[in-house]
Amino acid sequence: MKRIVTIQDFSCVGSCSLTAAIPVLSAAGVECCGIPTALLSNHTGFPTFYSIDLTDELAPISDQLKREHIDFDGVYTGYIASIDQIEHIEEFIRRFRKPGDPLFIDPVMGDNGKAYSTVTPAFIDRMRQLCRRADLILPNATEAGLLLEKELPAQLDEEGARALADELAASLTPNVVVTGLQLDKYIACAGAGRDRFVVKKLHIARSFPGTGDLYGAVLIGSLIQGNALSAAADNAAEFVALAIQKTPCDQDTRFGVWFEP
Ligand code: PXL
Repeated sequence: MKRIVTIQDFSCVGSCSLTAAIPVLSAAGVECCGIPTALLSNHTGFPTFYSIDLTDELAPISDQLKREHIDFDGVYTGYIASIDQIEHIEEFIRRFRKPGDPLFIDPVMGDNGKAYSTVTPAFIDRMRQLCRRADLILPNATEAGLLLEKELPAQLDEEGARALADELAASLTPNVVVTGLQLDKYIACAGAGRDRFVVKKLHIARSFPGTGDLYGAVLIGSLIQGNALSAAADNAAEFVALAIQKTPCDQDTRFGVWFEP
């Protein structure tokens, strides 16, 4: 069985980051180790939250894993709270990534056209550098705009979606899947790199935190199972669409989608 390490926060409530990645990758037949960058009572989409920063724990955890000769077949990063954490994560990658091991980066920085409050221009710049080391990045439309320093139109057509993914691939990394693109009555993801494609699903007008994290985990699980990037992107889009459909309309959206069924 492949053993992946994912580095992102642990939010006790709200089905995102580690609590989305670990169960999904486990169900995909991948051993998923989680290194938390922060412990939050709940994700930041709630009006308030309590957070313990674990940046200073990353080096001792990494030292200890080395002492036990533990290794991984790939690294997957999600939400990162600060530039300092990016530095630590890069050091972890230097120590643990063997030649040929994939590095998946979800450059979590914003959604719905807005950057998260912790995201500064310096952070975006540092995230861009991290993305350059990746085999695959998974920005949503907002993050694609931040990485390219440009305003995206509210609506794209298929050619525009492909061109956006191509531009990210040309400037950052060999493989890209951009998610959450509005294409008429569809929501689309566009891939560039060894597989160039657009995957479209009927747009469901409901928005939940954590769906990007679920998308990333399904896509990575599906890739590790040996699927092509386009098939993995399609599986992930289908999974998220089904999870939204399983979530009752009167459910408090801040708890995320019901992906468990
Ligand atoms: O799902 C993205 C995410 C992950 N982790 C934390 C968040 C968010 C989005 O708001 O707040 C802590």
